[in-house]
Amino acid sequence: MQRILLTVLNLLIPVSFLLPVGAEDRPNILFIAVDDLNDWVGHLGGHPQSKTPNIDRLAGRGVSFTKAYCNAPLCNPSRVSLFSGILPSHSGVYGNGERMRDKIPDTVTLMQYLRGEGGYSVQGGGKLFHGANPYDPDSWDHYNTPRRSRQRGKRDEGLPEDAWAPWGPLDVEDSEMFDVKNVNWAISELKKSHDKPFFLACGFTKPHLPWYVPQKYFDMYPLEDIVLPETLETDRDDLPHWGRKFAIEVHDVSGPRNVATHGEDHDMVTKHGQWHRAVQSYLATISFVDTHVGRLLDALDDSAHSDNTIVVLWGDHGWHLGEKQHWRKHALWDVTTRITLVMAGPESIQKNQLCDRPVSLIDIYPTLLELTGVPQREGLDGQSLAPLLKNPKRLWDRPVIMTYGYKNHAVQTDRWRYIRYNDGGEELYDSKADPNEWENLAPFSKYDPVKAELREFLPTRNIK
Ligand SMILES: [Ca+2]
Ligand SMILES: [Ca+2]
Repeated sequence: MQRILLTVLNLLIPVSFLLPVGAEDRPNILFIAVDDLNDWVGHLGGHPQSKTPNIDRLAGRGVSFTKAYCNAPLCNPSRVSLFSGILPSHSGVYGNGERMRDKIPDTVTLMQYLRGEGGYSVQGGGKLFHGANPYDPDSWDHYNTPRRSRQRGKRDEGLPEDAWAPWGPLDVEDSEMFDVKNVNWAISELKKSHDKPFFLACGFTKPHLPWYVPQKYFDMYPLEDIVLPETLETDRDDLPHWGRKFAIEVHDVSGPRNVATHGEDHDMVTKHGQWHRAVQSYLATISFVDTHVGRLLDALDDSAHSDNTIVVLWGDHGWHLGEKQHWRKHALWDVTTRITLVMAGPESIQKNQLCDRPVSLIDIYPTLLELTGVPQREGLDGQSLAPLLKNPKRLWDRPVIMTYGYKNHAVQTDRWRYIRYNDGGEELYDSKADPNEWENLAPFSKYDPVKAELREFLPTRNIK
């Protein structure tokens, strides 16, 4: 009976009267997640050849963080910590095997909170949590899952069937790609008028492997011109046990699964002469994503929501393409954890600014609450970045905490990266003097005071 009454009331009363106080004035949020995007975008210069005019255009309308990091270097824990606002060491979600609701059953995700406390409609599509299904249905009013089709790109001629080379051009139109179908859905939502403020999340599954995108994106990067990342042949020699293990094995910390079943990725890539091809393919896949980010931005510009929408674009962790002779993610170095993070929108965000302060994805939840005027929520591990969005040069001495597996942590400050593994093994890098992290300073006693200071920031609570 109560439900019938409520339904009748809903029909009689304009939606705005049913929203929490102030909700009708709140900005919308267009939330763009990009899977496995490191800092290889034009304006960040992570790779000198990267062509991303649309992500650069977005950065021109807001603040882009040059030292933005994930809190865990793989999909599931990175996304769970962003959406729950809880660090991996406080949730126990470390790898792709743990489920958020098993570990932190009562958590209120960003989407749930915006919907309940903020009066938002929350919609998502594509890949937001790990997996392209509506993982955690409680988080969404609606979830879009386009149909997938199996597509395999063209491999180099003569490459043995067992060679690890999940990359190559596709002979299909963009419209057949999963991500494009999902962007089309998000565009259709942007074209509508909405009677509540909206949180619209569009999750790209690229540039995650496999790097299969239409030929035209490969044509943007001629193979013979490709520049490889800077590497040092002896780089691993000064790593402690766990650092070396993560560099070699590429395994998921939530289980014994070894992702690289073919031996070392780097050996495989170099043995078959695929290094340049792989770099080309990652760049091509990033440009594919960028093209369709551009369509989203155009659709927003052409819509009635253009003046009242915050745009957030983020990658979920970094990616190695041979640095430390390592590939993929699954480790605690700068390259494994560095991401693209751009926030743009209404007047509370500066325009065309780079911010050099270290920040991370855990800060997004409280930042969006502050920017939308939704009351802050107790118990979040992040801190609002709104002050940096107003003044990107202001002081910010809060370090970033990153975690890969139980009691393996990295601390990033403006100057240093300190890594400490569960067995006490350590790495210390001078981020200013040695941005490639080639020289591990941890064994030298003159750095003991620096290490002691950085150790203070390590999480003291570590959930198994
Ligand atoms: Ca990922
Ligand atoms: Ca080294």
